[in-house]
This record gives sequence, C-alpha cells and structure tokens, in this order.
Amino acid sequence: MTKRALVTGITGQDGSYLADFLLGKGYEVHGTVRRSSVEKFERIQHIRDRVTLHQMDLLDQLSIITVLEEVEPWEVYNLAAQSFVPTSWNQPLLTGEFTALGVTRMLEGIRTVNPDIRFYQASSSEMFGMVRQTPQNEETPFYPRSPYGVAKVYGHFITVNYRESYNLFAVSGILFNHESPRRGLEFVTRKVSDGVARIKLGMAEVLRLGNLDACRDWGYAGDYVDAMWRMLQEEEAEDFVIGTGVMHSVRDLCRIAFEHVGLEWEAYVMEDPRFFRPAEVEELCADASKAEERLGWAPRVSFEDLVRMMVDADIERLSP
Ligand code: NAP
Ligand code: G4F
Repeated sequence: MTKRALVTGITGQDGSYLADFLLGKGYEVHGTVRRSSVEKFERIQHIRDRVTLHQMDLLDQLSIITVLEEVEPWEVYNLAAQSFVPTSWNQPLLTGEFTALGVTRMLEGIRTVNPDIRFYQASSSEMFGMVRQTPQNEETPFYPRSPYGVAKVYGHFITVNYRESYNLFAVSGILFNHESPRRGLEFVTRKVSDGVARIKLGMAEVLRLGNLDACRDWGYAGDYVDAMWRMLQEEEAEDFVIGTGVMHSVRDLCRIAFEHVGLEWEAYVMEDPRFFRPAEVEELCADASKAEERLGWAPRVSFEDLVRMMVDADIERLSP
C-alpha cells in the first residue's frame, strides 16, 4: 500500500530534500504552501508534477484541519517555521506565532482529525543556546539565546506533552545546522558560498560577515532528512539529536570556501557589526550516538565536501 506523507514547509530547504527522499521511497507526497503574490517553488521545481500542493498557513487552524482531512496522511513532517534567527529579534511575536504556537495548531489538528498520524517536529540545536555541556545530547538542558530558540523550546515541549497527554506518535528531531546548495542566501554558509562565487567571477569585491569566531556543527541537509524519516519508522516515539559531532568556526568556513577557488579569505572578508547578534550562540556540537545506535543513522558528507559542493553550485548558477 502506498504511504502518504504531508510535509509542511515543502518549499524550504529541508522540505524539498525530504520530498525528494520520500518520493524515492515510493511515498505519495503532499506539501503545504502559503499564498503569495509570486510563486516561490524554485526548490521543488524538479518534482512539481510529482507532489500535490495544498494552501495552508500555520496561523490558520482551519486550513490545517482542512488539509489533514483532505490528504489523510500517515505521516506529517512539520518543517514550516520562521527559521532565520536574526529575524526573530525583529519579529519576535510573529516568530512565536509560527514557530511555537504553529506546532500546537498542527498537533491539535492531528488530535482532532486522526490521532494515529505519526508526527515529526523540526526542533533545533538553537535550543541549547548557551551550552551547558559539550557535546550536546538528548539529556542536555536547554538555554535558548534568541526568540527563535525560545519558540523552538516551546515547540519541542508541546510535542513531548502531546505525546504524553494523548499518546500521539509525536517525535522531536533536535537537528544541528544543515546546509546545501538550496540553503537560503541569508544563512552564513550560503552567504559565504555565494560571496566566494561572486568574488571569483568578478561580480563583488568584499564579503561582509558578523562573528567569525562562532562555531557550529554543520552537516548536509540531504543526510538529515533521512534521519527525520527513520524517527517515524521506529516502534516507540522518541526524540533524537542529529549532527556530525564535528565543529568548525565561521573563519574555517571562509578559509575552506576561498581556498577552493584559489583565493585567500583574509583579503576579502570584512567583519561588519551590522551582522552581530544581540545575544550569540558561541558554539554547538552534537553527540548523535543515540541516533547512530538506534536509527542506524550517520552523516555521509564531510564539512569540507559540503562547502566545496555549495561553492561549485553557486559558481555554476552565477556563471554567464
Ligand atoms: P526554510 O528553508 O526557512 O523553510 C521554511 C519553510 O516554512 C518554507 O517552506 C516557508 O514557506 C514555510 N513557512 C514559514 N512560515 C510559514 C507559515 N506561517 N505557514 C506555513 N508555512 C510557513 O527552513 P529549513 O532550513 O528548511 O528548516 C526546516 C525546519 O527545520 C524549520 O522549522 C527550521 O526552523 C528547522 N531547523 C532547521 C535547521 C537547519 O539547519 N536548516 C536546523 C534545525 C532546525 P515560504 O517558502 O512561503 O517562505
Ligand atoms: O547560518 P546562521 O544564520 O545559522 P544559525 O543562527 O545557527 O541558525 C540555523 O541553524 C539552527 C540550528 O542550530 C536552525 F535551527 C536555524 O533555523 C538556522 O537554520 O548563523 C550561524 C553562525 C551564527 O553564530 C552567526 O552569528 O554564523 C554567524 N555569522 C557570522 N556572520 C553569521 C554571519 N550568520 C549570518 N546569517 N550572516 C552572517 O553574516
């Protein structure tokens, strides 16, 4: 029997990779999109005729219930959110509505329409914020450092709470940063790969960045959607940390990206106070041993290969 999945945020980076992955597994894939005056389907253009799209907004409970009733999914992946950390200081209330309360609206929809649906919540390593221990695992306490991180902690615990209160199969995947050529241009890895490509092609002279000392555990998005799926195939609903266990600084990112095109990063990168944050997450590093043991999951793409893949893709995209 064909399995049916509903992916909220299918137009985003992860939504597009997850749709590719589920189609490869033989799923019937449905995705939700927000109404916009222009279509933003670039990331799913290649599979546009293989997925079914439905209008839904995390702010609108009725649209969530209607889509759940229409699609009758077995699995729901809740990837939709306001996902850019700096925007969460500019729009803290909207971030809370989408990224926090939106999760409750999804869970209420499932509880109302069909409590047997399996639910994945896109939680984040941003919840660890000012880290209490390194590396971070499923037991590490949270200390979020942005309205986004705070909203994700709410989304995480409301998922746990609905699992415990209503016996829903609801899991929270605590994913560390994951990137790809489909990453939004405002995130630092893509900003760097795009900047390197522009400088190499003579379209720009400098790259202005914020805190070069910040460290992250960066993996490849294509690897991480596999982990999401594996969590929903388990017998018991449980939460998992997903990451590579390897940490790099933004400075390392710049060095590797510029080196790949034969340039020295110090000659082009400028620190710009406009890109510093009111409160910073200095470092994040995953201990994903539970996922490795229980889900048989491991990352396949190294940080160096990921950076090179992104730079190559941007050079190809921008080349005349
Ligand atoms: P993304 O590229 O920013 O995609 C976000 C998606 O959410 C887009 O499809 C967007 O639609 C949709 N969306 C935003 N607000 C919505 C609303 N009110 N109603 C319905 N849809 C809405 O994010 P991503 O990198 O794919 O991340 C996916 C999820 O994982 C997010 O929840 C993010 O917070 C979380 N996460 C990401 C990472 C990471 O490193 N990528 C790590 C941990 C957790 P539009 O196209 O219309 O804007
Ligand atoms: O790429 P970033 O904007 O990602 P951030 O803030 O870690 O958030 C991403 O990962 C989270 C998982 O931990 C997700 F939940 C979230 O949705 C998102 O996908 O910034 C990474 C680091 C930060 O420390 C930032 O201060 O890079 C530093 N940075 C330095 N210069 C910069 C810049 N970040 C951005 N976006 N732009 C800069 O110019």
